[in-house]
Amino acid sequence: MAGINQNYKKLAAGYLFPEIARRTKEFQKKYPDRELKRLGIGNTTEALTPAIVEGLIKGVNNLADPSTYSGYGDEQGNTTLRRVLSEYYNSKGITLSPDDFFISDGAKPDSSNIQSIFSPDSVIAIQDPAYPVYVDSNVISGRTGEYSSIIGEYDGLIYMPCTEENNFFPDIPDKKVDLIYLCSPNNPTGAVATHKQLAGFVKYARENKSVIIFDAAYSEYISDLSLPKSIFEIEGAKECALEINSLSKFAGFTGVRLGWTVVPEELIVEGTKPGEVRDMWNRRQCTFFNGASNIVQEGALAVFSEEGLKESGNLVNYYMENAKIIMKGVTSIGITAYGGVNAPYVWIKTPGGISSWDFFDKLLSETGVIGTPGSGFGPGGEGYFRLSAFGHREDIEAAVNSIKKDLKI
Ligand code: PL4
Repeated sequence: MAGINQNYKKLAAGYLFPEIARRTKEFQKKYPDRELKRLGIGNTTEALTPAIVEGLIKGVNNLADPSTYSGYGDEQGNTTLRRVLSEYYNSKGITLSPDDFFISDGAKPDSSNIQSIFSPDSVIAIQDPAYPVYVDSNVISGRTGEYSSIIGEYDGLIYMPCTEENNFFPDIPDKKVDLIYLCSPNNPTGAVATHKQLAGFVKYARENKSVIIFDAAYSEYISDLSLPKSIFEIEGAKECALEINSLSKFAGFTGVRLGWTVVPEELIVEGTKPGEVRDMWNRRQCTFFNGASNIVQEGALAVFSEEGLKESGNLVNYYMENAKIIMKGVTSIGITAYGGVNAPYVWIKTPGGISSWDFFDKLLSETGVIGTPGSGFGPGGEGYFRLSAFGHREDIEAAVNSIKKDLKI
């Protein structure tokens, strides 16, 4: 008789974002006339820019012409796009081969799938709070024990607290762990790791033969040139880290879907030679994935053209101006806020120390603003709340005005 994967039963709650959507729908049903301002899910709102649209159209036209039509592509991605990505990294002083790049349909699938190439008994360390995919995908894979609703943690998982005291970047684990998830710029706190902080983790990983899974989905939001955009800016990282990124937040591809994972040839784990881990990810992708859309990959090539990079940079600046408006607005009424400078998320301390979900309900009922409760990102997020800078300017301004005018603190 077939059975289900019992690990699903361990999952503490519904996935965070659908839960926000459910509560919002409930509110809308109750108060159909209330206008809502959405600063919850980190979802892009601005139109694709002209150079990128042109690239996508080129992709469609290629398929419309028998002489340029293509069917299945390489599972690893378009050869030209892999080369262009390696050149983009090279232009920032990071030497990587096109063979180290694996094109995918986004950072979320890669960040949940990547753990499948590592030993099932790997000990996992995650930042707390963190993007929920890292924890949930490891729960489903059976790398944790049961969830304790009292402490809000899964047994067997190593939580690395990110607090005000450590500027929301964790200390190095005080015990041996195998896989370490790091995200910088961080979702949800908006904190960005320094070279020194990342170098500490790289040193730890090399000494303990651990692997760092580095999620750089917001790297293009870093404007401070002293901060690293890639883990591979750190010496020695290629031996102990892989990196995941996407065009979702850089070029508005949240619905278009295009990401990549860099698995350097140099990456080794216990009992492997250089190239073996990369080969294994290649094997995984060839078995489970049939390649990113050829139309979308043409659009991605356009992102890395001179015009595409300029336009995407402007898009990032637009969202970062939103972040500035949110920061200024919430701090002007005495709310303590972090992030929002090199990241599109503002991480606020709930006024009066109320719980994250209570603040979600309060903010929604008093101002019509939807945000994301910090506790949805892990126990360390309790007492915090995330506001997303993705949105049309007028909606961001309306939300900030409502918070300033109507929020009772
Ligand atoms: C809502 C750290 C957003 N349904 O679009 P992708 O797959 O290339 O990237 C997803 C992703 C990867 N890594 C990090 C991220 O923050 C995200 C996107 N997160 C958010 O509001 O936290 C969108 C969430 C979406 C989801 O579940 O990912």
